Amino acid sequence: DAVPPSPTMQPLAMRRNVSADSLLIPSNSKEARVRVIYTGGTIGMMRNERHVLAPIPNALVRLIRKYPNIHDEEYAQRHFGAGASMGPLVLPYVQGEARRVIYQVTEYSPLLDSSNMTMEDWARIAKDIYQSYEFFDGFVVLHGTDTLSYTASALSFMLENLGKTVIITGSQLPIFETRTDGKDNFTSALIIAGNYVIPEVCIFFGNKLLRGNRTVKVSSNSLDAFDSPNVPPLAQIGINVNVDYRLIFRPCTVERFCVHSQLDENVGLLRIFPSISLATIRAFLAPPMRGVVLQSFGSGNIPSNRKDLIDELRAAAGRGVIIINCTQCPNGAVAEIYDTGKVLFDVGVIPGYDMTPEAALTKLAYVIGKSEWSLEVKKQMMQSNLRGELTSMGAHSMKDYDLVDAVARSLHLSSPQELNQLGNTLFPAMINSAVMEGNIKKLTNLKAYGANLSGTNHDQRTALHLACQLGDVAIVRFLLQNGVSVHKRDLCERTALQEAISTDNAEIIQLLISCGAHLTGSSRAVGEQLCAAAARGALRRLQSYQLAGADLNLADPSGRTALHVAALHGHVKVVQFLLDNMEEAELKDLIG
Ligand code: ASN
Repeated sequence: DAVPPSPTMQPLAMRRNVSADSLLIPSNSKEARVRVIYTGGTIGMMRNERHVLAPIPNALVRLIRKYPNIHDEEYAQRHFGAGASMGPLVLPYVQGEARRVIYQVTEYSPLLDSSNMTMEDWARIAKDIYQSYEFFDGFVVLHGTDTLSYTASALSFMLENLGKTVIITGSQLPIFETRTDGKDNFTSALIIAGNYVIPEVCIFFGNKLLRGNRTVKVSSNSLDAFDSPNVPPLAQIGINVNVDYRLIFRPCTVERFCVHSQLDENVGLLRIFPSISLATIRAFLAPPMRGVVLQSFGSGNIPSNRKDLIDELRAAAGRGVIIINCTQCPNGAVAEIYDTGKVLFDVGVIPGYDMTPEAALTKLAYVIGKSEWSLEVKKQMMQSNLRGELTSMGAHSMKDYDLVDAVARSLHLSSPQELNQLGNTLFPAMINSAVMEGNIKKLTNLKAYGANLSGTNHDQRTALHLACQLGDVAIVRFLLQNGVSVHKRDLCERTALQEAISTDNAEIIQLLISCGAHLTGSSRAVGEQLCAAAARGALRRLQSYQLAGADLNLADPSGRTALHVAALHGHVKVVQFLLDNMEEAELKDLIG
């Protein structure tokens, strides 16, 4: 690591066994924390003695510290004091963004040109995100551009039930050079990762935020090097950041974030070309090959007059090799339109619809690596939309805006901008009223009309905040199943979990925790809340905090714990509860 974790970047120390240092963290409510994982790539390269670009270890962070438009040294000095020169980096204040981004860079060793990356490197990134997931609001991965789309696609599958923003970026010109795209790509990625909850693995490049598993590198020269031909950008960066929230793919399961890092390396890409030989096909499909992406012509066609080739594909499919049919065209999907494509469906080749070759290949490695799935399930998964990587047939159109259309017509609005504005104004109010009524049918309809259930109102609260405040378990479950984030903090920094704690609703707390929710804020702030509950003799509140993962021994800013306060106020039951929940070592400590 280029920068060792400093006390100020310590986790929001709510759990047991947290070092005493972390209790010294000053809380600052308007900061976002982003972890930067620096794997290599042109962004941090310089010309070496052979006059070619190669990564330079320990140079990037040193340089960034000197760039006032990437690092605010004065803020760092003020907040992190003497340790600032080794401490986290600080993005200068960005007009219009709610939070200042504090970021910590982890530099990999060796730094890699991305052409040298392997599946093991993907697993390392995934595990690092997993291990620090609760301590950061978002993640930025600095990466070479050559295989960036492969890494982004792979990570999108490996990071299961992702609830936070992960952005991979890099550059075409080194950040050390006067003319560079590295600075803009890096700072924009930091701003988005710290300020927007977009629970996807994205690529930021050339002022666009793209869904990672939809991307392809389209230029080795242009600064606009990536495109996602079958899906519009999730966000465009101009003077402002414009996120198209209706495009965001959200996990719709009530499950915690986890990582599946077991990928099967016996996969490959086979590009069909006129007069391809049988020997080539046979050698390619031979064991140990377990999954193949067939890059066919046009809408999924191959030479149907080549019986030798078709028999070979049939035999491989029969042996259990999963063969996915994807098109060589950058744009469009495979479909059963021609006789030359139908033959593939008939021999057991699976349609990959509009998946990119990068997405199809990494998805195969992921799906085949799931040892708990049968061959049939694996084949089914390859055709299903797991992370927004393919357009499933018959999907609901995002443009179904009929409710707002009707209102717009009565108000004589016509332009798409006016319609959009009307939707943005009306939907949050309508969603809130449906939540207040506990009306799931209404919420389902609103979603079908194009409303973003994850949207926020004027004080940054989501429908989930409200449902937790109201204690409506069914609505909370519905919203979680529809991808509403558990991590969104409102203007007062409160999360849905804090709302559930405030109403001591154990079932909702458990539901949120099972979706990956965790306490946020400084450990002292939590200590203060525990002490306040203890002073009132509020046993249930303490139980709620415990359920939410809090260490009941956390101290308030004056160093007192809930046990001190409960004893002082003579709340015997609370004292008993706190003692019962102490670990033996802590009890011994207490007794001396
Ligand atoms: N060869 C470099 C890499 O992929 C290209 C780049 O980053 N622009 O690491």
